[in-house]
Amino acid sequence: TSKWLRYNVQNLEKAGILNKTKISENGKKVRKNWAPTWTVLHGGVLTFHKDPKPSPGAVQNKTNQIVPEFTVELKGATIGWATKDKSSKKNVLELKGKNGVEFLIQYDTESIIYDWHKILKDTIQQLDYQ
Ligand code: I3S
Repeated sequence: TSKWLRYNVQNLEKAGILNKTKISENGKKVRKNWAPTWTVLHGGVLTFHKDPKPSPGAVQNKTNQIVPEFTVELKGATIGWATKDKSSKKNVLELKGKNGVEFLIQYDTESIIYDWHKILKDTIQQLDYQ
């Protein structure tokens, strides 16, 4: 039932640091800006967070360290290995949101990027059935 599937998607959760860059927005190409990014998968949504650069004199506390920057709704999104023409880096995933946003996600350690590929693929598949 859809209740079971919702429960299942909520179990598909993961967080970690990945290199990411946006490559398109509203279907239009944008300039790459690779950055290590705190990335969280929760409830069928992938959230990329801002680099928590401390500004001089700023008080660092738990509430201002990690600020969400972009979210990608995984329902209707696609995930796959990027072709060589997309990047010279290794282990690059291409995530396309249904609103015309595209990100590249990369990590040098194969096992880490493989785990992300699997969980993103499984989440997208689960959401397709809902
Ligand atoms: O697809 P591109 O334009 O070759 O991507 C490279 C550029 O974004 C480059 O920055 P500049 O736009 O300042 O030249 C980045 O430093 C490279 O990392 C990008 O290529 P890779 O192959 O690393 O995704």
